Amino acid sequence: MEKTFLMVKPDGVQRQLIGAIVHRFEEKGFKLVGAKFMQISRSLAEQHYAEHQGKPFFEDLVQFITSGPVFAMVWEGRDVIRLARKIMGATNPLEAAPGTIRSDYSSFMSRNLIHGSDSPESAEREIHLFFNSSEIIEYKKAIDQWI
Ligand code: RTP
Ligand code: MG
Repeated sequence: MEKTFLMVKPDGVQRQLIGAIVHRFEEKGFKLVGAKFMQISRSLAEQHYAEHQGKPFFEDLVQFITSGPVFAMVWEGRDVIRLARKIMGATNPLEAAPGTIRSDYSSFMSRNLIHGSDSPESAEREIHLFFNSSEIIEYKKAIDQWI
């Protein structure tokens, strides 16, 4: 089974959308295996968004992601990396399909509510950046066989 790293960004926390966002992944049938309500340090933000260092929006992105608490999560499931990105919708809410989180709840690319790993390599890297192995909980759910 695949794992991915998802995070409700500071705007999602402030707008009281943690529950609504978590619900989308629960109802899809994915399994929550790690979660943490936390404040991201500047150093962690720079590592997390290392691929964007040097781009014009990098400083604003780091400022924003450290501007308040976030809800960091690890989810498990079949093809969860790609499917979670579909549930999130495109980076720019103007391009996100209706029914996606970013289309339904956001209207501005810099306040797009949720982060999700974009590849197996990113997922592996980001999970280990935010979670110790003891914070990832492996467990069985009776409905797993039906999903
Ligand atoms: P994320 O990493 O946050 O899940 O978003 P993403 O994969 O959909 O988009 P990515 O390209 O990784 O960009 C990271 C975040 O930077 C902001 N951004 N601004 N041209 C711009 O002004 C611009 N491009 C990206 C967005 O907030 C995006 O979520
Ligand atoms: Mg990204």
